[in-house]
Amino acid sequence: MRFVLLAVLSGFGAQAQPADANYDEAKVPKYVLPDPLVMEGGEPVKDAGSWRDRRRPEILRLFETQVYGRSPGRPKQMSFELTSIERGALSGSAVRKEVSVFFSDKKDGPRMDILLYLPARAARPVPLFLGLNFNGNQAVHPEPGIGISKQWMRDNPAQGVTGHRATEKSRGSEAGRWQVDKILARGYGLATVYYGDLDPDFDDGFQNGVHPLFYKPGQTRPAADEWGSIGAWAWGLSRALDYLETDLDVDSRRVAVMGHSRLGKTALWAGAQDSRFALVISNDSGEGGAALSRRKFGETVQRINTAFPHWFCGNYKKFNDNEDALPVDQHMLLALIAPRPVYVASAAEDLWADPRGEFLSALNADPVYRLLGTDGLAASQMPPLHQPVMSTIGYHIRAGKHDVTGYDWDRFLDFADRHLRGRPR
Ligand code: GTR
Repeated sequence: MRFVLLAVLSGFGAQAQPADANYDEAKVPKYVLPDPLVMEGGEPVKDAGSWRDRRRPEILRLFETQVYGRSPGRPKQMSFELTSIERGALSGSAVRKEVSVFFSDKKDGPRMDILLYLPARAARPVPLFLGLNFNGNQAVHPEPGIGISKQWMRDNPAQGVTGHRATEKSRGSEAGRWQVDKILARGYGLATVYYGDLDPDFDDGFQNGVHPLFYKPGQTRPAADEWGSIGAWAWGLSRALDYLETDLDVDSRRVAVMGHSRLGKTALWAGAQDSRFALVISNDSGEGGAALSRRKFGETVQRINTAFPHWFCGNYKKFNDNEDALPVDQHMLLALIAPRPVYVASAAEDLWADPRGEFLSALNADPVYRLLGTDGLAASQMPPLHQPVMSTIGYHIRAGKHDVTGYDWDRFLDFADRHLRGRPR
């Protein structure tokens, strides 16, 4: 019993989903969302200029100080090193590269390893999807040439992770979620990084990962308004984009950032902060991602802060069971991405992530997208299964569970074709 409790509290329990979670629409409390187009002082935002210069910075500051925590910028000493290149990957259809990003001048300090797949025959530079992975770069595709991650990883013997380290058996274990061949066949590249390179996903008081690199003298953990783990993972996505800007094979002005679940929350936060990301995709990101916090359906703020105390900033704990006090809700996270295209994907059986709450965020971000001259979300009701909405805010709900599937990737590629393809480089 004691073990089970500890396992759940530390986030090692599979989903940390308590039996008493609310899955009943009738029990969703009445709530009023903060209006993205009204300044904190009550003044309405009437034009694109006041959104850009005044309201957007205000909302960004609130997410930084109250939700995910403030992040540092690009480290001065950061450097890149190409560690492998295979021009005949995937039977000649792809070029595969591995690049190490060193965050300080110490080669043994924290670093991340980027795996890149580029379509061999597409005209350069190529548009590309960037995303963090859960199980190491070697899990993304079974090709034996990919370096096996040496980082701490959550044990999963069935997928080849034992003693907190990946083994040969883990190769390709996450391949279904990445669909490398599909992405390449459509003319896009893929870049991916193991999220544990930035911060291993357990609560150690921020002693490992990238946080200590930025401590002031005497500081031992982030302050209440400084970054947690989601902040560090999102920061890593921006550092990967710093590298991509130097890679002549990649069109860094057409990079789509994508993530699933906790890494979907991360992709949204990265896209919200860093406007170099041309397009943002959230897959089943749920609580603290696309889903509205005030709905209290499935996972709640209190639950996520308890199961994963390291994900958000210290200040976010003030909103445990107190969502109405939040100065923002998650529709405003999507609005920060405007007018850049954002796609929200839900799965019908993934009630823990609150599919309706994910849709309602998209819907409530629409006025900002329209103010900025786009077509916003071309739906006023939640669409039926498998009827994707492909406006500047995109949305779909598919049948099935919490996962990333071929169906999801087909839609992400359609969305990218529609919103990135025609763009001038
Ligand atoms: C769950 C968590 C969700 C989601 C998920 C995942 O345990 O409650 O918020 O992030 O993990 O990342 O797979």
